[in-house]
Amino acid sequence: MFDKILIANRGEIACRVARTCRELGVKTVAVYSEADVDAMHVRACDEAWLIGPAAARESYLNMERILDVAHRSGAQAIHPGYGFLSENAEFARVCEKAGIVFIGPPTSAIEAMGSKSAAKAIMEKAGVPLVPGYHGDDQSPEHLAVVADEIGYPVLIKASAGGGGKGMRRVDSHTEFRDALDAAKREAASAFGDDQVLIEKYLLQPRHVEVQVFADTHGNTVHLFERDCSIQRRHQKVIEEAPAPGLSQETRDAMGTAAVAAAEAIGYVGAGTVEFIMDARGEFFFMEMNTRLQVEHPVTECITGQDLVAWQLQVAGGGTLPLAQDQLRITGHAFEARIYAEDAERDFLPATGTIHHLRTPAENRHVRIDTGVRQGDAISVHYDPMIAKLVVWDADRGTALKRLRDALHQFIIVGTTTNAAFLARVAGHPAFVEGGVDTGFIDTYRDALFPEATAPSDRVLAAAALYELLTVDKDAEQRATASGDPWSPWHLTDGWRPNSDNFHTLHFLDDNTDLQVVAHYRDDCYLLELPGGQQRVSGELRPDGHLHLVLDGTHLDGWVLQDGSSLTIVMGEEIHRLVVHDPLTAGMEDELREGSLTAPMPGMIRAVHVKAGDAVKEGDALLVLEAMKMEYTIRAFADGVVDHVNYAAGDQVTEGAELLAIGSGE
Ligand code: MV4
Repeated sequence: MFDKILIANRGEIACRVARTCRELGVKTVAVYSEADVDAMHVRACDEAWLIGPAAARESYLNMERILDVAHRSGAQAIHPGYGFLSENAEFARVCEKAGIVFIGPPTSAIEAMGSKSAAKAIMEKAGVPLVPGYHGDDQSPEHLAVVADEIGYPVLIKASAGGGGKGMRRVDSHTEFRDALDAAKREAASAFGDDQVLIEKYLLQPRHVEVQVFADTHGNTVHLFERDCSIQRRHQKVIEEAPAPGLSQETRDAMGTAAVAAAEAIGYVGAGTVEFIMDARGEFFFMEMNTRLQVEHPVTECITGQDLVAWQLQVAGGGTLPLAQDQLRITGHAFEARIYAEDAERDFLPATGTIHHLRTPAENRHVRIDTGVRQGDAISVHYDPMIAKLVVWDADRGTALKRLRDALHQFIIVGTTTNAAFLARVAGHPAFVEGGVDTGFIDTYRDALFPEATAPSDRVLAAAALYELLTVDKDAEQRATASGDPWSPWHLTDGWRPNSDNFHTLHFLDDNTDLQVVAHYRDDCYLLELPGGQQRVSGELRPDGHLHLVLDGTHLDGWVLQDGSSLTIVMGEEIHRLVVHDPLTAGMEDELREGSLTAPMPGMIRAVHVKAGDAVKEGDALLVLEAMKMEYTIRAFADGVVDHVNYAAGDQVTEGAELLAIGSGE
């Protein structure tokens, strides 16, 4: 076994590899870019070396720098994770030349799978089933057209050098073929510098089922069963599971045998994945082989009880596979859901932002979370926007799926848009519950998976209202304490509070709808006028955002998390974002961005929370203005530094007076 390895990756996979190394007593060396100075993977390793600027090309893809760090740190091997350099034959070769073990397959195996046509020829010889089609060298359009006619339409033209859905074209009839071929060849030439194509029978809504294989340098090859990865969008997986639902034992055995044959045919060593597509009848065909550890490997770990990173280290160190085929068994069922910073409603557009709040479900023997980010970290444009992988396991598919849904509902991420709610809808869809997965799933059930936005329930509005009422009370208490005269009646409460018949109208913006909640103060609660009627509400708010709510005698727990003027409210399975809107101060947002803040109406300054030179964060309370018997907390709408403050507590101000100015601090 190695004493020390370098992990040439970042994020969750770097943390994942480091975890196993720690368990095995292997020291780890992290590499990081300038954007990742405080990243989790830097802390997860025993030492960390800066390798370059944020752009991956200049850091995580910089072979020379990484090898240099390996030498200087004394690492004996490099784990490439997935992505970046993991399937780069050139990198595997330079590692070998430098006398450093590349934790991955031999260069020859990576290269053998680089061309789809060549890979298919190898697999054909090894007796691995292929989609009917043509992958030969005669690339003349006339010949390819004859081949397509013989296969029967629809056919799929694929770039031989392509992968992951790039350079594919579906053709539905003979007349369309020639134009489609020309276009496919042009695309392939410009994208891959190689215009060779292959033609396949087009399978309608196939399943993506892949088999985990492992081989050592002593001639042993095993498979660790299959994963179903059919739930995809834009050729990217979102939910994976193991074993594949509805597979007969016969099919499972046949796939495992075919995958082992595929690995043996190319002299494979280490962790690999043989991808198949499967038609509705359960017939399966070789697609491609991924010569790395994959994102979704944890579901295989869950159902086999094995640690695949430990297997990789053992094999790379020259050891034999920990188990033989007849010692491997499937126990239970596992799911993985990939939580991405992306906007599912806008065609899964990647999102960026700072994770202001991150609440994850508790980890236990049923729930595992692989992540590389923590609260406060940024999701930037430089790297993959995956936030976390949620992995659940239980004795059977139904119970595991229930755990997946529960855990998805416990995820709270504030600061960037995520696909968590979308994942929960997939996991809750009756067709998914039935195991009816195929690669067309998201399209087929589009209507159910992308529902029209619904108005927040009374519960959510009550939680938002209570949050506002409790934080306003807290603000008042803090002001009283800070004023030096805590007993002054002016500081006791907000103006409206002592009057038991007084009320306060709260405004919440849902998209652009102004939702109003009138709150009447009562001795032991607030009486709220909600869309569905009046309800009495009381409760407690913890500093971490946990809200205990008593609504007409019913006790409920939820979360309210604030990010500037926006509130994220989670009540059970309902999650909603509302913007706290104060009609009287609303106009000030733009002015603040420009630098100065003016009084929206004549009144008296009740408290000033900041002074010149103070750094403020978006949402911080700056000062309190009392006007028309109400108090308005004026908050920063952007981060900055207070430039000057023109008034002190007790001063009268006229409408439009400049209260304070905020600058960028530069
Ligand atoms: C196919 C196919 C139908 N018929 N090949 C997409 C990515 C690449 N690995 C292969 N892909 C496909 N090849 C034939 N002959 C449908 C797809 C396909 C797909 C495959 C797996 C997972 C998701 C997919 C989404 C669309 C199309």
